[in-house]
Amino acid sequence: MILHKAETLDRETLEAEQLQGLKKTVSLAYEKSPFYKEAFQNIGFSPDQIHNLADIRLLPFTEKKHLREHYPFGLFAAGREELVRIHASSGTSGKPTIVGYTKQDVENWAELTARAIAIGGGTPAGILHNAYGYGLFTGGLGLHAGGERLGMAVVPVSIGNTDRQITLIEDLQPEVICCTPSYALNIAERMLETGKNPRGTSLKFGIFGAEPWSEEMRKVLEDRLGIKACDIYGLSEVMGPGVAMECHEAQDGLHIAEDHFYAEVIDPDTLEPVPDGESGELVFTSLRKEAIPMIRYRTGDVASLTKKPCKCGRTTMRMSRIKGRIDDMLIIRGVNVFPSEIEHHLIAVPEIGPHYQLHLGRRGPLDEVTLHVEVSEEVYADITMDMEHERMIELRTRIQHLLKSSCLVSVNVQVKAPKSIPRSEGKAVRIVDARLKASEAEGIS
Ligand code: DLL
Repeated sequence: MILHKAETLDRETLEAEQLQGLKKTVSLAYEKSPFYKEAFQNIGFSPDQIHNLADIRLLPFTEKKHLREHYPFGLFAAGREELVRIHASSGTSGKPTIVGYTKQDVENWAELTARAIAIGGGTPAGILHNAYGYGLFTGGLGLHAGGERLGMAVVPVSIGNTDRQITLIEDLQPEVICCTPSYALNIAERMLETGKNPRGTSLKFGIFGAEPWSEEMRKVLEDRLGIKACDIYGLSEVMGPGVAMECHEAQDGLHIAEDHFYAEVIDPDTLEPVPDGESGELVFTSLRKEAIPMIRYRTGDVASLTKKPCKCGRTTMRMSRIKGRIDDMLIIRGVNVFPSEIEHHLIAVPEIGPHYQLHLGRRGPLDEVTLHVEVSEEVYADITMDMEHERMIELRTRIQHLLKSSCLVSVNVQVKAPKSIPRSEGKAVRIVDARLKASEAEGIS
């Protein structure tokens, strides 16, 4: 096992380092970022007010809307001449969010993704099949640099052309694969479809992230691909992949790179911290970034934190798997539910596959949720393609009851033919929201 020294520091030493990083970051933001200077001045904050880590609560929050409003470079603390890389995240509306890196930022990021790959099972002697998208998305290039830094041979296959991916896996014999969990499932499905055995490849470890996935999906992926599947977390605004990584030894929460990021969990309504172990919105402050020092960034991601020791020996704080995004939380007739909770229960239904989509529509003034699932190939063959077959009707009713009793939500269920839900190569689309169009058509604003 490769343990980086920053992963096993005692808390006192770590917190002393974090405080130094926080002071430096706050001063840099104040002196070099016009956005932060104004934000600090607006609340009468000056950098010399930071005496200990708890003083972080004197600082204002940063949100995605600030990056949009100050597009493209408004938050930057580095001049163009100091930048060596730009990335962007697409988002659902308007302009992308632009982020930048200095030479040192890129170095640090490579160090963090190298650590993440090692935490997930990669070793210097191995080969890494990197099927995250290369380009503006941080997944491809972020993990590429980490793989090389660790000493692995990286196959920069990027997304798409699944048949070619399978050939490369068969021929080059990588031990580790990186991609979104939904794409890993597509690769396994395609292997089965073409008469190959997905459990029989050289792959031993999967480093899956960039989208929410459930514990049940982990079991499906581990079982179908014959690997250990671990969760990697990150976001462009804070750095990219490598902010936190689950260890393959315990597979019990993601180790946060605390020497680079200070993590908090807040109640999104009151903005107050929640106790360790309770879920809330994750907030990160960068401690070493130069191009964009990120102060108390509200990620919109819901998770909890724990400082309990992990059996792998690392002492860093762990975050739970992301439960969902605050803005993906569905409120169905007053009940809050995340798509990942629905996924968790669906995987237990043997007649359907793990792909699903939630379609949000509107009937009159009421929101309506329809869950699209796919029946498995075997059942589909049995019912001779009659989707109104009594078995289908029974299955629909059973899923409806299951979600009603386990998640307390009433949804319509559409059981569809295998492969009728669109497959993704990057992040899976779990929610299709047609409400906006419906309200425009009906003149409801
Ligand atoms: O998705 C960075 C990344 C690349 C992470 C490759 C992991 C692997 P963005 O495109 O900026 O960056 O999207 C960030 O994706 O706020 C979460 O909502 C979601 N996300 C990322 N990792 C996970 C994960 C990359 N492991 C947004 N589980 C974040 C759940 C995740 N959601």
